[in-house]
Amino acid sequence: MNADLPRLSELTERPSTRRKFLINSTAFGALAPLALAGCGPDESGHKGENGVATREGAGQLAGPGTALRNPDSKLDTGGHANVHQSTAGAPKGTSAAFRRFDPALPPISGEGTRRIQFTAQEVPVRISDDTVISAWTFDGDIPGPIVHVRQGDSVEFTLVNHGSIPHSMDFHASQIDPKVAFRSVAPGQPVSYTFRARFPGAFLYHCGTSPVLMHIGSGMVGAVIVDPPSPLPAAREFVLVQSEYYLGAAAGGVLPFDYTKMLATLPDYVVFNGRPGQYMNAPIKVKVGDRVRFYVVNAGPTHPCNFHVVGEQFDTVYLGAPPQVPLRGIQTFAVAPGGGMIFEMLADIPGEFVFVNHGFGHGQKGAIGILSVES
Ligand SMILES: [Cu+2]
Repeated sequence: MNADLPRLSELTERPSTRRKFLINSTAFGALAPLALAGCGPDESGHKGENGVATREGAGQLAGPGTALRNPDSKLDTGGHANVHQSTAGAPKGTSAAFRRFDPALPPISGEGTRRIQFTAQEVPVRISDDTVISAWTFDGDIPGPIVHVRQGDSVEFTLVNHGSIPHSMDFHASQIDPKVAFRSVAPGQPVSYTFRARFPGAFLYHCGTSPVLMHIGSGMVGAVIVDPPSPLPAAREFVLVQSEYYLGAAAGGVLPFDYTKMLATLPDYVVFNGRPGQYMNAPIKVKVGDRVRFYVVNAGPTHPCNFHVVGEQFDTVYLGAPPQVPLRGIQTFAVAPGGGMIFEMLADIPGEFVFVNHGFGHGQKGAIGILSVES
């Protein structure tokens, strides 16, 4: 076995051994200070409004940034001389601050009819202490806001295009004429439509403007969670949206997206909720005895998310609409690009459990985090 590759047996041992592994691992070398800082006994993180640990000034620490980036990415497409890069939303500066994306599923607000308005924005987004990308977004972040509704709800949606090129919205939770509802709108224009969330599950939403690869790949993605009428068992609920970043050479300190590299399908980063390794730095925290439910939505644009928790097993996996026909006793399951699944486990053992895209060529590019189970 290549000494540089992760040895999972070490990940499952006591934290000090796991940290040693992180330090010794070539790929994770720069992550180790973060993992240590985030997990130490004197951790200064506090509980966010959703009960999730947060860390002030995380962006000031040595972030995963380039450590997780594919070191050969510039060779993927024969260099950058002829790349097709995003120019819309050209960077206006690198002052964007790092912000941990709160993975907690927000509560459903209201009953029956949900009115949701997003704006399409082309803005720089800081994904680590040393990396800012020229993103296309819903409401200024990657992923866009988590939408949480109940089966049968009517969703009255409006997108206002504050960008410089056409954009649109494709809700996978809807069943609707896409030529009408998912049509692109010019800068400054709105598009509105109403759909009924007929089926429960974890769904993707994304910009569907051509080329869709470019609009998804540049960050216009998010998750919509549709609860069944009868609630699932009580649990700590988290949403993880996996997506891939294909980046070109920096301009003014900001990295543009690279369409040619998107076509070549060898990403620089693969991330949960927009930032490589952010939950290594600031783990997702639960208590012993909690049922933990991950809504895993894979925005792609191209690669699967082979979701796994090191040292744990999922007692329940919903492939589609819960609660019908769940799978029991699953170690790893692939969420297809454009898909979403629900993974449940009982956190009955204290410790630090790494959740990861077990397609490790992608997991090591940032689709990795820690679930900290505290006694
Ligand atoms: Cu778009």
